[in-house]
Amino acid sequence: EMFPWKTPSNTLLHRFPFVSSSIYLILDLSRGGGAQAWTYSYSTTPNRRWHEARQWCHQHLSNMVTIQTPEETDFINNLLPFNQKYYWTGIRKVDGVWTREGNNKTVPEDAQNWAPEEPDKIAGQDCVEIYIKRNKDTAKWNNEKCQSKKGTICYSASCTQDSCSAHADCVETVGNYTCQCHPGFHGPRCEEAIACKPLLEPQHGSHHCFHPYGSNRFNSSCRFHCELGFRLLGSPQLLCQTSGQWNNPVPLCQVEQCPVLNHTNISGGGMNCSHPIAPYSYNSSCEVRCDEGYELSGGSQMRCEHTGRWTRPHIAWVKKKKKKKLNPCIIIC
Ligand SMILES: [Ca+2]
Repeated sequence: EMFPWKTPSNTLLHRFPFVSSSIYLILDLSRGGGAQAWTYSYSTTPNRRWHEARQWCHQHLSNMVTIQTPEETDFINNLLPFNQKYYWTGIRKVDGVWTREGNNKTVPEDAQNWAPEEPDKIAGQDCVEIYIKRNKDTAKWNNEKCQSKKGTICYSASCTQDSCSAHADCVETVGNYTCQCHPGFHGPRCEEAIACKPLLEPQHGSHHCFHPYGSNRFNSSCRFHCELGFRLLGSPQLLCQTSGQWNNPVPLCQVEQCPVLNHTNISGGGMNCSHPIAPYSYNSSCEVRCDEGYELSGGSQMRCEHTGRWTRPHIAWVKKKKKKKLNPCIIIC
């Protein structure tokens, strides 16, 4: 025979079909209208050894209660009936440490709620009971031999597989649960990735992004490329961080620069240049011209290539017509 209670009532029989013929108690824990779903069951007929109590809870698809918060202590102390033998908790000593069943986590010292003089050091007192409705030290803990027989309290978690999205840890609270979001996610179920501002295309460049969790959201990464003849300044790859900020500023595409032409006009010539983008940079072109009475020897056209180098020639010559002597007109570094 057992006595469970939970809310809301409409799921009670689904979760606990075995209670349908027993007495049960339904409590409305909701405050402010929120749906609550914390389920406890208990049994004192018979009292059980600690391992039997654990097995009984497992048979009913639940776990021993592990006293997670002071609120939970108050809650079960108010609602459970007095039992001469008191009740087991799901806390016991494992490798010398007080440990919660289920998640196998150590009970922090400040969460331990021992009665005075407890826990005593008697060998074999490795399981923890709770003094429900005891006159003295009510709801405090005592370590006991695990072979002792006591009441059983089981607890069925509020968290289910569907409670939170995959980007959260479901955390039990009294009568409810909360979704604790992983970094980079928010929303009631932590289903939404944090957004970063959309990125602007750099001048003379472009970018391509990979969006694992939606457009410009956490973990989106964007790679930047510059047009031919432009050099990327800054980080080529940006990542949307948990803070909602990109990890780097958008890079710039800076035009490729050719060496400035050091043209020394010794005599007889000069150079005409056009700079469509910037002086002596990609796509700038220069042409050697000769003064009257001089003629050109060698190539006359130069262009700044996307690599940042000039096309030929490196030296242009002009010579006076009808003379053999050549004068260097333009020297290109
Ligand atoms: Ca004891």
